[in-house]
Formats: sequence, structure tokens, C-alpha cells
Amino acid sequence: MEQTFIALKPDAVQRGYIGQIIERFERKGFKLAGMKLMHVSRELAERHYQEHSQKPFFGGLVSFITSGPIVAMVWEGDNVVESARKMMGATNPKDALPGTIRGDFSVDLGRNIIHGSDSVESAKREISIFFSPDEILTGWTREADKWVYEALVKQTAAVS
Ligand code: IDP
Ligand code: MG
Repeated sequence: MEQTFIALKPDAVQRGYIGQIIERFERKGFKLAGMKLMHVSRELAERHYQEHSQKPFFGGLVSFITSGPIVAMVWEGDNVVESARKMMGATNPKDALPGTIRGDFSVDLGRNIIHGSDSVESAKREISIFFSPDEILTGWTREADKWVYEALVKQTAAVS
């Protein structure tokens, strides 16, 4: 099953939105495969955001992400990378629609609450730098999944 890396940034933790944001992913039907509250080191922040290393906001971004605890998570589900990005909304909260996480919880580009991988390849890279393999639980059965995915229900012959 596809996985994505989601991080609740220090502003989400400080403002007390951990539960409300996690609730949205649970409610959608995605399955949690890994989660930890952690401080991000400068080295990890620079690695995670390496694609932005030449941007003018890089220094501020690294300072912010290392400024307090984050909640790092792996979520699993069909098309979860793209769906999570849609649930998050646009990078700039000014453009994020109401109903999206950024649209509902943030106003400032530099304090936009949440990170989510932008592709399956990015997800693999980000999961591998934030989690060791034994911190990810892929084998557990969530009983509700048969109510989330049609394909998990064995088709039975119609009763005549
Ligand atoms: P994303 O988080 O939606 O994937 P990216 O373009 O990858 O957006 O940027 C990473 C993060 O860097 C953003 O979430 C935002 O916090 C911050 N950021 C992006 N562009 C700017 C900017 O122009 N000024 C300040 N911060 C920015
Ligand atoms: Mg990005």
C-alpha cells in the first residue's frame, strides 16, 4: 500500500492542533503506520529540505522546523500521497481553501502547520530519513479497512 510522510510542524504542536489534524486523516480512512514526537536536528532539517537549499527562505525554514517538537508520521492508503496534499491545501495559506488543513488552521506561508510528501519518490526518501524500518508498522490489520476498501470484501453470490 502507498505511504506518505506527514509532519505536524512546530506551530501545530504549540497551538494544540495535533489531535484535530490527525483526526482528519483517520476520518478519511487512511491508516497510521508510524508516529513520533521529536525534535528535528539542524542536520536532519537541512537534509529534509535540501531541494530548497538555495532559496532565500531556507534559513528561516530550517530555524522554524528546529524550533520545537514536531509530530512525524507515516500514513498509508490508496493514493495517499496525492490525497494528503489535497487535504493539506495550497502551500500558501492565503491560497488554501477553507476545508483544507492549511486553509482552516493557518494564515502565514512561513507558519503553514503541516508538511506532506509531494510524490511517491519524495515519500520514500522522507520516510527513510525520519524513521528506521522497525518504527514502521505495516503488518497490522485494521478491521475497519474492509469498510473503507471495496476490494477487501469477498463478493458473495446474490441470494435469489
Ligand atoms: P510544500 O510544503 O507545500 O511542499 P514547498 O514549496 O516544498 O511547499 O516549501 C516547503 C516549505 O517552505 C513550505 O511549506 C513553507 O513552510 C516554506 N516556504 C515555501 N515558500 C516560502 C516562501 O516563499 N517564504 C517563506 N517560506 C516558504
Ligand atoms: Mg514540498
